[in-house]
Amino acid sequence: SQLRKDLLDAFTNAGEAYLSGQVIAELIGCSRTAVWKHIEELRKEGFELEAVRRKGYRIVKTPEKITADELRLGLKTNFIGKNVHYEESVESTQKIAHRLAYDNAPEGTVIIAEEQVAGRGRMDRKWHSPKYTGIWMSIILRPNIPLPKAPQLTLLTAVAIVQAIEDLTGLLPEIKWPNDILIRGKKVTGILTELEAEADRINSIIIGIGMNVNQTREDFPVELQEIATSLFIEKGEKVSRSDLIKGIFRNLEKLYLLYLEEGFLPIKFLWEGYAISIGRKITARTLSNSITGTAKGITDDGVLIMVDDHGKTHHVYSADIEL
Ligand code: BTX
Repeated sequence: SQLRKDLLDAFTNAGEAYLSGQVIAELIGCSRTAVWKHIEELRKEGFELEAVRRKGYRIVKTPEKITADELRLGLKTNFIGKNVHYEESVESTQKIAHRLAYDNAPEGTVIIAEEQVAGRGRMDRKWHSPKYTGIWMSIILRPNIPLPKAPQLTLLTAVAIVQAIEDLTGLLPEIKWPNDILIRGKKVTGILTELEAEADRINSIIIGIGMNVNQTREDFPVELQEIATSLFIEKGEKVSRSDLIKGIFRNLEKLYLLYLEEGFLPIKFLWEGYAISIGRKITARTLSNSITGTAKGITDDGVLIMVDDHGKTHHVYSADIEL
């Protein structure tokens, strides 16, 4: 409800300070009884609130499960994540996002699920998305850009995610063009960018993010254990999924606004700082062929430039990269 949102915004703005029932009632425009009722509901959801006589309330712990309220608390964006659809179990958040985008959901709308039973990667591959351990979400954007520039959004998202992981865990992830985020060579996050477009006009871009957060090695199916990792495995301690989500929202909004204002160039520089494949010998596989050569960099549009063993330059728009 709007009252609940206002209440969480009030706690967000108060930071570490206590808020008295009276002050909250005035801030959000309701009775003190209504304030108590909402505080009780937050407790039932798993929030821990400290109550100090003559001072008031302060939130000291947020629930393990991601809740809409927890995402609201501390969120400092203007549009990304302001409208969140939260689901317990879905086939794929992409599917829901496509439907919402078609129904004119505002830019920045996000669908988050605790579990996906038919999570997907590129080219209809499967994405393993077990319950309560990862971040499985889709974000709707509506940039006014020509169709060929859409892949730039994948690179931009990768930068936002790497920065959020760095900020929260101190781990140093790397980006493998175009859409993999790796730690020590293993995949911790995948990004799937899909489009709704008519002729050459983009209606919406749906950015799917799958991040392994608190899985143990045994939580992965055997075939993924050698190629996948989680932040918990790398860091040795649990990481708050909602803090990560909020970090991603904040970075993504900042970079996206920069991108709309100044184009891809500033994003490209940031991206290159995290990229691993550049300057290395790689193989790029597409459905129809494969090229081996040295990755030279990306164009100003985000296309991969490779020089093969005969000195011929190739522009790679979409492929799987082997290092
Ligand atoms: P991709 O095609 O680059 O990678 C898919 C491949 O990654 C799989 O074939 C498998 O080898 C491996 N893989 C599967 N699950 C995992 C995992 N949990 N961790 C590491 N490796 C894995 C990458 O596609 C894009 C993934 C996007 C996922 C998000 S989740 C929210 C949204 N909804 C949805 O259905 N997809 C996106």
